[in-house]
Amino acid sequence: MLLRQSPDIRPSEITPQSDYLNRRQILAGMASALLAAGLPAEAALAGPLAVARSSQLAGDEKPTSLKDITHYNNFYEYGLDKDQPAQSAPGLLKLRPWTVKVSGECARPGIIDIDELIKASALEERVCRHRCVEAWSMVIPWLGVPLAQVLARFEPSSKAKFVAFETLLDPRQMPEQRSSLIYPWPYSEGLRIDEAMHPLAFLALGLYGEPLPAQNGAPIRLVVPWKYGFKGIKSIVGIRFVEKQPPTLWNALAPNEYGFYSNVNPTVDHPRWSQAKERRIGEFLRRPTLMFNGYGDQVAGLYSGMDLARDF
Ligand SMILES: Nc1nc2c(c(=O)[nH]1)N[C@H]1C(S)=C(S)[C@@H](COP(=O)(O)O)O[C@H]1N2
Ligand SMILES: [Mo]
Repeated sequence: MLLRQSPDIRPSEITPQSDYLNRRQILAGMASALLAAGLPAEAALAGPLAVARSSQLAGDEKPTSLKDITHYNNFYEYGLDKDQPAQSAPGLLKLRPWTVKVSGECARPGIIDIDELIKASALEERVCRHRCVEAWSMVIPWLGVPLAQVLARFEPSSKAKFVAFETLLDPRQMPEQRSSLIYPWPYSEGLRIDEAMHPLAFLALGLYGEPLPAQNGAPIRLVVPWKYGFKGIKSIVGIRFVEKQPPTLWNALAPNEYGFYSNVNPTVDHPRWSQAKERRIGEFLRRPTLMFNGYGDQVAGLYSGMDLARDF
């Protein structure tokens, strides 16, 4: 993505709900075990997260290693190099308390407290493909909740045609917000309301069964597996229901390179590189990129009647 000197910026079947475990019971059990051990109950949230169900949304493709997922990152608030977020985000990003403000065109604006969300939800694991617009990809076992389930609580109105998302703005915690002045911080993203309500759109709270590492967008980030990775905005503090298509960071910087939709599409090349193939991190040979990142059977209907080469 970059934009240094030249503008070189740059899920098949959901498991049925029947096999939910009762997360509250699990947590209650963990909490009492911790209390018995003389530890505070909050310590339960630092350990592994209970997984209520698991969905394999990348066929038999092998998940990328935890090491690669957590050390090859794009998180420009911590620098433009892939290894910088792992080096500096964990020491700088303060994860608690953390709230997400939900506002705009809805009947019940309010806030989401991350710990309450984790406690109240039956967390789902989703193993799915992640395709960066830079033509590399991974398979990531996220843990979290469907975005629609969270948004519905705020009762979006008929005027809510889009959903806008915002990352934390705090240069003390995110140093590049002070140094890289070409970027219109805070990082922002958006979805059309029907995309946001699609069952594949996901809010991730964890990774490989543990709470999200800072460098992957802790404590809460978006996962939209049929779109390029930059739509997956990290460390979200604001969600707003809006009537008009909201501005987004990459689209504002280079609209001809980064469309609002940014659906993975091997036939629509980026002006300076092909999107036909991708390098799967940890593999040697490049593999062909799949339309909608392989999730077309589920999401293609969202775009019927649209010219995907023009509205890219
Ligand atoms: N706030 C914020 N969110 C962001 C980014 C960023 O720089 N800042 N980079 C995006 C890009 S380009 C990608 S590919 C993914 C990378 O997520 P990962 O590091 O967890 O693989 O995060 C996206 N979300
Ligand atoms: Mo990306």
